[in-house]
Amino acid sequence: MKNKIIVIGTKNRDKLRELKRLLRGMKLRVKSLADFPECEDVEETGKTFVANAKLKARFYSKHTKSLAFADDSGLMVNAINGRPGVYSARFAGAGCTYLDNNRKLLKMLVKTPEAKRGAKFVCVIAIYDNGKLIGTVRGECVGKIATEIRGANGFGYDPVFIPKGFNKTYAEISAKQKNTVSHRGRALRAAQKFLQSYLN
Ligand code: ITT
Repeated sequence: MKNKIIVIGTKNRDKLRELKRLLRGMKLRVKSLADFPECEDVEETGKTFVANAKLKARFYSKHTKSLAFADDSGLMVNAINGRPGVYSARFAGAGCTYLDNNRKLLKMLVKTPEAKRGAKFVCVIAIYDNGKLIGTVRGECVGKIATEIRGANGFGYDPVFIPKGFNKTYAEISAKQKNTVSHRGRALRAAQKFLQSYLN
């Protein structure tokens, strides 16, 4: 499996940074979509994380004619019926920033007491080889929504999400600490096991 190429199928630079870090040490040649600049965007028309992860990974694997995976992820907040969910990236509208999303979320929860601020992050990774489905894995991290924006690390909803067992947000802990408990860290470790048995 030494020289097999794997393409990380994401157009999100922050997710790419985390995924690259998590893949360190694997005996694979890691490529990203930056190595395929002609590759178009995939429209995320699915209603579930699994559907969108499959759409993206299948498209990128077919395009690159290699092993590829994609992560579809997001935040599910109990007090607002699991929103923003698969719409996490565009919660505050097309072209919104991470800050717009965080502000919108905090505003919606302004009257929600501590005990009812439960939430979880979900990450589904789909793996394809040359357009053929190899498998999907899921990672979750439960926690709660903070009452204010805290911390400067990470990206997205990190400054408002406090993982269970911590009193700090994802944006107040190190990248290494985040990876040990995060939805993406868990999903990627499951994906690595999967890949090891597929490639051996
Ligand atoms: P790709 O589809 O190209 O991978 P994307 O940003 O559109 O990029 P998703 O559709 O999976 O990716 O949306 C994920 C969104 O969920 C992301 O933009 C963040 O707003 C949020 N998110 C996911 N993982 C996160 C994390 O670890 N920390 C903070 N926010 C996260």
